[in-house]
Amino acid sequence: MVVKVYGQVNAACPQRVLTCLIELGIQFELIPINLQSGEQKKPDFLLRQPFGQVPAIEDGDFRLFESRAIIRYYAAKSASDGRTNLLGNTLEEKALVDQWLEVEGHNYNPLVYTMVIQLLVLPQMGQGSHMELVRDCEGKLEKVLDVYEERLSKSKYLAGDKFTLADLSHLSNTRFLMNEGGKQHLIKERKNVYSWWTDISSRPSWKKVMELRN
Ligand SMILES: N[C@@H](CCC(=O)N[C@@H](CS)C(=O)NCC(=O)O)C(=O)O
Repeated sequence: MVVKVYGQVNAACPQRVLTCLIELGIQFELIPINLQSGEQKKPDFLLRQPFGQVPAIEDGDFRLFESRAIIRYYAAKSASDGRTNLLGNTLEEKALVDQWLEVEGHNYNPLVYTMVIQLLVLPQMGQGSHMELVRDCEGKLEKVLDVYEERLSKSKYLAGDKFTLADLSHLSNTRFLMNEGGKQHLIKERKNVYSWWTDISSRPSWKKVMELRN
C-alpha cells in the first residue's frame, strides 16, 4: 500500500514525514497542498487535518495527522515487523529516543518555528519581521544548543550511538538555521552539534527529500 502524504515538500513538517518514510523504505505518494493559497484551511482539507496544517497521511483506511505522531507510527510499525529500527531495542533505548523527541518538540521546535515565521513566512507575505522576537528566540536557542553540545560530546547521536527518530526529527528545522534562516553560527560554533548536523544531513533519505524540492 502506497502512503499518501498531503503536504508541501518545501515545508518542514512534511519533510519530517518524507524523510522517515524514505529511511524506512516505505513507498509514498506526495499530494501537494498549496499553503500559499491557503488550501490547508479549506473544508476538504480540514477533514484530514482539523487544525488546517500539513502534513496529513492516508494509508488505506487509516488517516493520521501531526508529523511526530506519523513518524512514531511508521517507526513503530517498521521495528515491530523486524525491519529498520529507528526507535531502539530495549525499553531504556526507546525511552531515550522518546526523551530527545520530546526535547525536539518542546525545546527546539517552538524557537526555530517562531524564527521561520518571522524570517521566512512573514517576509514572503510582504510583512515585516519582529526582530526583537527573533533575537529572543536566538538567545534561548543558544542555551538549548549548549545542552545538545554537551550531550553530543558523550554520544554520536542524541539518543546514543545509533541514528534514531530523535535525530531525524531535527533535520528540517536545522536546515532552516543553516540556510535561509542565516543562523549557521549557532550550529557551527558548537563542534559536536556541527559534526552531528554534517552526519545526519548526509543521509541519503534527507538528500532525497532535498532533491524532491527541486
Ligand atoms: N504540529 C504540527 C505542525 C504542523 C505545521 O505547523 N505545519 C506547517 C508547515 S511546517 C503549516 O501547515 N503551515 C501552514 C499553516 O499553518 O497555515 C505537525 O507537526 O504536523
